[in-house]
Amino acid sequence: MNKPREDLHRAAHGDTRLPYIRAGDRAALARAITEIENELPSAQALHEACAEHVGHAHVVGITGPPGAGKSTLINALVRELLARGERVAVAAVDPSSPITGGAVLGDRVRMTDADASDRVFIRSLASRGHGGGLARTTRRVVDLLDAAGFDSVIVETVGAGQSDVDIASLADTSVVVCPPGLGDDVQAIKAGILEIADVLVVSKGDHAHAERTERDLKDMLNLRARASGRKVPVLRTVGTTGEGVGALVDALRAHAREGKGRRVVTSVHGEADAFLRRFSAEDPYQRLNGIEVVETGPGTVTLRLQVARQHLNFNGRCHGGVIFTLADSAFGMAANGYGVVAVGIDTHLTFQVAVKEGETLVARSQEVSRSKRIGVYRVDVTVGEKIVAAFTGTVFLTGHAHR
Ligand SMILES: Nc1nc2c(ncn2[C@@H]2O[C@H](COP(=O)(O)OP(=O)(O)OP(=O)(O)O)[C@@H](O)[C@H]2O)c(=O)[nH]1
Ligand SMILES: [Mg+2]
Repeated sequence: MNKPREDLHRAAHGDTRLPYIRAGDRAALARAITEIENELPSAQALHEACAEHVGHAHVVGITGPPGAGKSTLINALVRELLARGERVAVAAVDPSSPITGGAVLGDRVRMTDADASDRVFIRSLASRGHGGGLARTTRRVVDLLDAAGFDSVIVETVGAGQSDVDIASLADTSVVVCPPGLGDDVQAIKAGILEIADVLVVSKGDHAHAERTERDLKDMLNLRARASGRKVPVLRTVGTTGEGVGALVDALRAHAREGKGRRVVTSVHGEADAFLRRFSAEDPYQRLNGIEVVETGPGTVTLRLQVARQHLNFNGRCHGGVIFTLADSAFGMAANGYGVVAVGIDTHLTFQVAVKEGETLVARSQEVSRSKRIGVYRVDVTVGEKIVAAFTGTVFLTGHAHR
C-alpha cells in the first residue's frame, strides 16, 4: 500500500525523467519503456506526466497476417518519413520473437545515415503480458513515444482486429497489409479486417499476384463503399524497394487531416480535475451518500465514504449497494475525465469482506484500457490496507463532448 502513495507523490511533483526523454535521451526512453513493460509502480507516475504532452504524434498502426511484409514495409516507411525530415518511432508487438523480431527491423533501418539514425527509435515489445496487460502497456508505450516528441509513431502487430492488441483503438490511422495471392479468394480477409482498415496496402507489389489482389480488394471495397459511404484507399507497395511508399505516406497524412478516428488523448489534467470535482459536487446521489473526492489523475479517481447508520443493511453491516455506489462513482468519474461522455454498459462487483459502521471506504479506479469506443476500468474498494470489494466496469465512449 505504500507504493501507490509514493507514485502519487512523484506525480504531484512531476516526473523527473520526462524532461530528459523529451530532450532526446534515448537511454532514458529505453529504460522508461522497460518500466512500462514490467508494469513497475514508477511507470504510473511517468504515464501521468506524459498526459499533457500527448496528442502531437500521428500514430499509425500496421497490421496484417504473419509474413505479410509488415516489417519490410515499415522499414521503407521509416526511410520515407526520415527523408521528409520527421522524427519516427516504431514499436513492434511481436508475439513470436520478442527481442529478435525488433532487432531484425532495427538492422534493416540502421542502414540510413547518421543524422537520420538520431531521428529514429525502434523497439520491440515483448508480449509477456496476456490480453489486457499487453494492450495496456502498448498503449502506454505509444503515449510515451508521443510525449517524447516523435512526429510519427508506428506500431506493428500481427493479426488483424482479433489480436490481443486491438490496433484500431490504439492508432489514429490503421493500415491493413494484405500480401498478394491471399487468394484467388480475397474473401479470406473478410469483414473483421476490412472494418478496421483506414488504408489497405497490397504488399510485395512485385509479386505476380499483386495486381490481381489489388483489383479484387478494390472491387470488394467499392461494393462496401456503396453501402456504407466509407472510402478506403487501396495502395500497392514494394517494401523491398520503397516503391509506392511515398503515396502511402500521402494517404496516411490525408487520413490524419480528415481527423477521422483520432485516438482519445488525455486532456491536460488540471482542467479534468476541476471538472471531476464539480461533477462529483453536482451529483445528488454522491452527495446523498456522503462521497468525497480524495484525488484525481488521468484515468484514475480516488473517492472516500465513511460508513454511517444510513448506509447499513438489515444485518447491521454496510449495504452492498453503498459499496457498489462508491465503486461505480469512481469508475464513472475516471471514465468521464477526458471530456468525452462515457456511458457505463457493464459492471461486475465482488464483495470480499464485510464492512462495519464507522469504517472509511476508499475506492480507487484504474484505467485498464481505453480505445476509441470502449474503456475498461478496475476499482479496488479498501478499508485501511484491506481490499473489501473489487469492481470492473466497461464504458461506451459516445464521442460527444461534455457540456
Ligand atoms: N518480393 C518481396 N518480398 C517481400 C517484400 N516485402 C517483404 N518481403 C519478404 O516477405 C517476408 C516477410 O517479410 P516481413 O517484412 O518480415 O513480414 P512481417 O509481416 O513483418 O512478418 P511477421 O512480423 O513475422 O508477421 C520476408 O522474407 C521478406 O523479405 C516485397 O515487397 N517484395
Ligand atoms: Mg514483422
